[in-house]
Amino acid sequence: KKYRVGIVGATGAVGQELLELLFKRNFPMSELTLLASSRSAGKTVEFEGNKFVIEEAKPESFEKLDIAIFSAGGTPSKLLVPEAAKRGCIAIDNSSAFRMDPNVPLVVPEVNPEAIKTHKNIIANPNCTTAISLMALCPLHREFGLKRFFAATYQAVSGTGAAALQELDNQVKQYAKGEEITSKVYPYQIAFNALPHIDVFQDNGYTKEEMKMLNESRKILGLPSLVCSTTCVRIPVMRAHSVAINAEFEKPVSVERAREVISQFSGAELNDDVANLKYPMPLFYQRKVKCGVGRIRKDLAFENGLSFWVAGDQLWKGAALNAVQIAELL
Ligand code: 2RA
Repeated sequence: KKYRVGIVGATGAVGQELLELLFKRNFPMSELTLLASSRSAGKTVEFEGNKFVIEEAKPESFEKLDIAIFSAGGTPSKLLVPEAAKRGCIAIDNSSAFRMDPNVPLVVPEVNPEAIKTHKNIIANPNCTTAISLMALCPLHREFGLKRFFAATYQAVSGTGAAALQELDNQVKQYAKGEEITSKVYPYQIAFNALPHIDVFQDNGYTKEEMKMLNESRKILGLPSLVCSTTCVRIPVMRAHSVAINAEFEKPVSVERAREVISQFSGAELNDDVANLKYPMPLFYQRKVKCGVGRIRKDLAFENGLSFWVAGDQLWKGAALNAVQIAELL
């Protein structure tokens, strides 16, 4: 069977990766429609000899689609995802609009594939930091029983979108030429800096990005009592996120066993041999399907604790790849 597929937000950083991955992974498509805002309608996109004319995303756009993957931001998703669903088109939504909706499964195929069965034509894709962190947290949870964790994220600018990728590039060039460095996308210069501020601040002092790690991990792992405390930081890296995690488990842990279960987990690549300087780095996890896990060690602050480091492509496992894997699971 072949499917009529749509990409909503086709001109965005994630949209372009969706286009590439659907072809790269030979998704069974009878046709592919690229949808975006009226601003982009009419533009043409070439890909592997295929020429696409971008259409404006409207409710009626979904009448002739079987699956639509959305990555156009929260507002277009809130408006158009229900329109797609009620026309019988299955919407895979990368925005946070429906992630916590009890009627919408939030799916990471390697972690909770069974959740997809409950969908009512809307399936939510998790936040990038959550999906990447779960590539280490999930196998360790299954083995040792996850109780709580602390996380510090080192997030690539690609998470903010295409304009942020351009901003980092511009700032490095301005620096090289000794020109004044200009910031438009971020409140402060990102080149050679670190911004402890991603998304909006909540009353409890955490940002929405930091609360996503807690709320989404609970839903995906099915652990309503899981607790975590996260600090999300933007760093001048192009497109792969890294996360430093300290986790406490129910059962006694061992580094050897931890390495085994991670290397056996389909979404992870064990990259942990510090004697030979082997550990995951974002520069080398761009466009990689698996997330790298390393620096695994017994945590010095917890009884049954493990510390470790994960790196993964924010545009792939963090967004477009996970969405395409959900479509494959369908
Ligand atoms: C970010 N996780 O990195 C958010 C959205 N992709 O900005």
